[in-house]
Amino acid sequence: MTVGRVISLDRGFPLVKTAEQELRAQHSIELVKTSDLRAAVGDYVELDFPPGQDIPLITAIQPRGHTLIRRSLVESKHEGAGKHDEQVLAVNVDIVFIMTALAARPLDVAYLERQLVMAHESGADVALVLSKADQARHLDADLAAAQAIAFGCPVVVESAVTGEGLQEIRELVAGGRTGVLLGRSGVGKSTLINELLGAPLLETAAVRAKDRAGRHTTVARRMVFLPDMTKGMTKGTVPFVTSGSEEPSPCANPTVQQTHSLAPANNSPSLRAQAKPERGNLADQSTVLGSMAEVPLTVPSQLSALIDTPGLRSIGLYDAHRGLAAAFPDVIEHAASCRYRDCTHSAEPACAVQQAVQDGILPASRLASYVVIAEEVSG
Ligand SMILES: Nc1nc2c(ncn2[C@@H]2O[C@H](COP(=O)(O)OP(=O)(O)OP(=O)(O)O)[C@@H](O)[C@H]2O)c(=O)[nH]1
Ligand SMILES: [Mg+2]
Ligand SMILES: [Zn+2]
Repeated sequence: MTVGRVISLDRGFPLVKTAEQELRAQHSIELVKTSDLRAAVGDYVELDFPPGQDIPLITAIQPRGHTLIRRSLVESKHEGAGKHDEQVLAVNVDIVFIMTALAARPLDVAYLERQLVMAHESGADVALVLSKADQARHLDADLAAAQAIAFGCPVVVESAVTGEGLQEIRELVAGGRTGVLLGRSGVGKSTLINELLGAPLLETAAVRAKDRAGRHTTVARRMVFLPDMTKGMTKGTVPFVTSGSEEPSPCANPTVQQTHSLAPANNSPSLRAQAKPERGNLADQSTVLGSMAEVPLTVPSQLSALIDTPGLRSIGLYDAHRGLAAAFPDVIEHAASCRYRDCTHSAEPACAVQQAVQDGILPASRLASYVVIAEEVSG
């Protein structure tokens, strides 16, 4: 039996990477008949190669670890009202990176809080990435605002231009972990992955000048494997690892916490190369964008992986109770002392959460965010 990992969905066909190759596969009829489960990006699947058939069959999907899901309640006027609509974004995720761009405007804290709920719901670790640090206008204030809602999750200040923060992100996925990048279109998700790969594998595009809105350049989720940093690879080397690499990574236990440095790190050759009309070395050895063709064959389970995602237009938080509690520990802390067990902390008497706001222990903005999100979670 061959086991591979689903790295993308290509017009309905899972694209699977095995130790030997990368191939399109399809679900076996047996699997389709006996289960509603369909392969998602990040799944480990068992493959069968029936003789005389071009496309291998997925005969089983291995049990999943942390799964990132977008779940929304179907609106009452639509067919299927009361049901929920579920989209599995990524599976077997060890860490969710929530990315937001530092820019002229202050951080959109409410949007970050929503993404934190969705990310925590998966049960995976969560990190905040404040991107485009080279363009930051209110770095200190934005960093403080992010740290105030992170509750122990690492906050990484990152720039693909200066290279700041890249090593911290590498360390957070080191040791064969899988990370997924979430964030609005244009924040620099694909650019960051290209920087970590040292090759412009994923397509990127400039944001709109007038409002910095992204262009939804990435249209499908896709997993890439990072160079094995234990092999002393240098930045700019296209990843290559042979199947026998078993040395433990020196950064297997990431210890990066709330780190940040204003000092410019080493310059980023690939982003600069992209910006210039005449392309540098890295661009020359680059690939047809959107193709995995030049990433050599590896044993996926031994390598750290990152999943690039399209900028989400909406975040579904229906039923994300665990995520809500994990993202709002400051609110939950007081809730146990409310008079009513099902207190919504909005208008009930003897509400300990509202009392905490009145006493100046809890910022009113946190309670306001919580109440709005809690309503969505409960549907
Ligand atoms: N100044 C600066 N520009 C950056 C940085 N990172 C990315 N960019 C630019 O931001 C633009 C958008 O980057 P992408 O990587 O395409 O953004 P994305 O998040 O993948 O966007 P979608 O695929 O649309 O979801 C590109 O022009 C990048 O060159 C950075 O750290 N600093
Ligand atoms: Mg992208
Ligand atoms: Zn209450």
